[in-house]
Amino acid sequence: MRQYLDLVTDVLEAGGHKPNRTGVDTISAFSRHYRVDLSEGFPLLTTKDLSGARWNSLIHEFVWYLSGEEHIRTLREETGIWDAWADEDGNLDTAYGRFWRRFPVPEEGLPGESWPEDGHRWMNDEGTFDQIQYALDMLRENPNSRRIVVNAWHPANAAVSTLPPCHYTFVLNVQGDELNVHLHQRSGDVALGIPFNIAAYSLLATALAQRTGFELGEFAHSVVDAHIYCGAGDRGAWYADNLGELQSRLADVDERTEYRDVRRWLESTAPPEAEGEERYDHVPGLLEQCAREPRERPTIDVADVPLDDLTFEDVELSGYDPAPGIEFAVAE
Ligand code: UFP
Repeated sequence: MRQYLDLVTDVLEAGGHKPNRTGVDTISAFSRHYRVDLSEGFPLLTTKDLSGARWNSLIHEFVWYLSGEEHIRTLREETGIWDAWADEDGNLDTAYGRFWRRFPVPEEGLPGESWPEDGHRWMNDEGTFDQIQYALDMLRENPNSRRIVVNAWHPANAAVSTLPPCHYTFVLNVQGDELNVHLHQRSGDVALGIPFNIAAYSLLATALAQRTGFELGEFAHSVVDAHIYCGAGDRGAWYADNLGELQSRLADVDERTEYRDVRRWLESTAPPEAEGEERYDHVPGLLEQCAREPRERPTIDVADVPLDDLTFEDVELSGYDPAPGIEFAVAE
């Protein structure tokens, strides 16, 4: 997918050096946006291999979002991606699904609120609001609405959470017979997080379009802090002084394969990553990825079952022929 590679080169070429809470520095750029036409195939990256365990954890996480669970007791049997953020009992203070399916509302409602007769169909018995059911109903009953917003951001929770939502809000928007999804992300790890975020929301768009009779339109993505981790210690600090040189070399690239020359220059110039801190610098791996030509997109098939009953086995990927995998370490 060309848009992703353009995001990578844009952040590398225009970003600045930015330390952050993880201790692994970043090259960071403000407010990036791109759109992907989902009718051209499923946008799982083909410039690196995301199949196998990576794909499986994506689908398990997606099914978990829809479950509305605020713990990872079932999820952690399938994937460890959320383990670092949950307590020993598996409770997670910020779980997307909890806000998607069970957004807390005050019992007495908010001042000035007046509910239609049938409005309470979106309320769960415990007095929480099911945003996904609301979105499905609006797409069916009032598709021209410009208010079909699903919000995972709860300010009071976010203020104290170990990891407040990164992809915190999405808007569903119908144009003609097509359903579009616009995702807002406050913070995006370009190498590791964003490829999964693109795939998860494209899968969500597919599942929602299928259930409401729309064709697939576009996935649009706005990322406020779009960053590429560039290493800890001396390696990360090296970029503070040498980013300008890297950026002028990138600006001179004419052919994709020349990104490999920039990588070779980087590896021979920057201090090596310390033992135990290997691959926190995502720049070399991303330069290799940029040197690769994107291949044809795969397709995805979601079984025609109610969204609430969707399981891991109901999602099938086919025609996926990626380039070899690239290892990146997660900055936590
Ligand atoms: N991150 C993503 N996508 C996700 C997710 C996390 O890119 O879906 F859950 C990354 C962004 C950032 C880090 O690098 O995780 C979260 O750190 P912070 O809360 O400091 O922004």
